[in-house]
Amino acid sequence: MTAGTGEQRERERGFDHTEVEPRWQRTWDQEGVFRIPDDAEDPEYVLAMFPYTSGDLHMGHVRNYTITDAYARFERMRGEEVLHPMGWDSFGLPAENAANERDTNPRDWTMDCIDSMTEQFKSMGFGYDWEREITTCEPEYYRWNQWLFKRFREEGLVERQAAELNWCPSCETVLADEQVEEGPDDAEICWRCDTPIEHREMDQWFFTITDYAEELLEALDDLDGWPNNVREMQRNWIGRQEGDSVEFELTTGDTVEIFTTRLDTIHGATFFAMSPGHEVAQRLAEDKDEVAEYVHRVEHADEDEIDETSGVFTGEYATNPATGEEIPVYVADYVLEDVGTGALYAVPAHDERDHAFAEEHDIPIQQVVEPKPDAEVDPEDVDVQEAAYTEDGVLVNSREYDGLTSEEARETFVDVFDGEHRVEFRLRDWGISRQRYWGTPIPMIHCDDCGRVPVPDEDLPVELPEFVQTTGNPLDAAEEWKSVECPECGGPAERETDTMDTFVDSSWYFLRFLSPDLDSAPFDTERANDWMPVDQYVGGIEHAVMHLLYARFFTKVLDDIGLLDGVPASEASGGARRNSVPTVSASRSRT
Ligand code: ANZ
Ligand code: ZN
Repeated sequence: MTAGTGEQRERERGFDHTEVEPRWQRTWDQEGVFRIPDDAEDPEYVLAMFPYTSGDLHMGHVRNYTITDAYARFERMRGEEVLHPMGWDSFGLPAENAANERDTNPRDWTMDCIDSMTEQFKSMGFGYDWEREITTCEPEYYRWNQWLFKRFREEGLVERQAAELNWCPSCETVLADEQVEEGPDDAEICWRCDTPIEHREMDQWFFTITDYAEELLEALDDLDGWPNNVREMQRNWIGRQEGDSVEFELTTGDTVEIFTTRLDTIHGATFFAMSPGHEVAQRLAEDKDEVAEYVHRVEHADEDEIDETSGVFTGEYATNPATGEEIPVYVADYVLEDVGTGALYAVPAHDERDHAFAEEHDIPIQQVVEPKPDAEVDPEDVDVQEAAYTEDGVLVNSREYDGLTSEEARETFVDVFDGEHRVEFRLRDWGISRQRYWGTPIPMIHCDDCGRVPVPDEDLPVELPEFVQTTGNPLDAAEEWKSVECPECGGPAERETDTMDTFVDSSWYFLRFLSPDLDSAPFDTERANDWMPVDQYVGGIEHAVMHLLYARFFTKVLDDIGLLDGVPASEASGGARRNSVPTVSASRSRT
């Protein structure tokens, strides 16, 4: 048959993609053209953020995955060996909710989703090495979350902390700060269901990512391949603040430490404020009705009922160490409990939040800084009664210190007022506890005699019990599963019923793709040292902070415990695209 007649026939029939595509897909499959052998030498690692198993691929997925697919093909055509794997971020609350709604269980629901998404991926003709497929809800995967949790714990990176947590009353789960979004009227709402969140105090498991705050920040400078906006978002999230702490005497008899980045403004402090959770505020609430009322109101109100200028005068005063003046002490919700020391002196003339508060509560506004002579603003044009002047400048109304620059004043005052120079971070430890079923069981056992005991490595994985429908945590209801022998004393003990945040799964999955079937370790260290880092990483900008920061944290810890050798999580993230539509990634990664 000549080419001519074949072409002619093709033309007559039209291009039948339902015939052509499956034929070629079959051929690719048979010839394993997308497979990458284990002995490949440092292949180009092209990765798209793996999808949450929501059920169907949508256009967001298609867009995201087409990018890596096109790039992987391009590199392959240039003769590169390319690692382009795919897997499933398959734990998380939606599976549990879907199971409850449909009267099935999260596993069946998730597996159905994976089946249909696989079929869709295949029909799109994406060129993945399917032999490297990983599924985070399988015990073969999540046992390594448990194993890593234990290694992190041995490194002192796991802590149990009582913490005031964000609680979504509708999802009945704790939310990480990152999972709390801003709703209408500044209300804090659940990222999943938009319900206003509450605050509750509970004991939780944490990864102490703050131990790595400085390192995570500094290393950003070297991540040249990362988009600048992503690096900037991480910088802000880590939020390094240099400042000073100083002590104030209160008429209550307490000495309360404050944290400030503007010690130069201390002469202009016209009130003192503490967070409702501050121990002194809590104690005052015990014998002062008005304080009790306010504290109760902010603790129990929906977030949107509290505004930035709300607060209550305690009837007590603090002595400003700079002036000897007594300034009124307020309990105010805009002072956050877990930032700095949870207490501050307020300078309405030079801070916007303090200014708004002072206006609302009729507190005097006293200017102590004016623009430097070479500043663009004319000192005459500054009216602090109207608006706060927040720039550094030159001191005024500050007794013998008038004329010092803000910088000079900060340096001087830290000694004069017996302060301490401190570096604070906005970054909090990573609370990984979830009171939900569909996640990795935290491999700990509670024994009355021995305390908290880790599950021995040889007993991993701790597998999930059968799913039961409850309003609370199904693991709590799994009595038989819960009761175990203490690994230390052999006495009766109970399993931990919290499961891990699914961001743990996605913090190291890119390493599992290198040796997906390895059953002696989470990944092959030697291969990782050769194949990592990911060369191109593509996903939505909404993962710029949590996922990418946690992944960096994991790789740093793995490096420190000798499982990796100087490997950054990703070298060039073509990913985290600017203005990305909520793709895949917006809908993956949960709880
Ligand atoms: C006095 C002061 C005067 C401040 C001034 C600022 C300007 P930023 O604003 O990001 O630099 N602060 C301290 N602890 C706080 C808490 N627990 N909750 C809320 N705010 C708190 O953050 C530093 C400033 O935040 C600190 O410096 C403190 O107010 C406030 F003209 O102290 B400043
Ligand atoms: Zn015991």
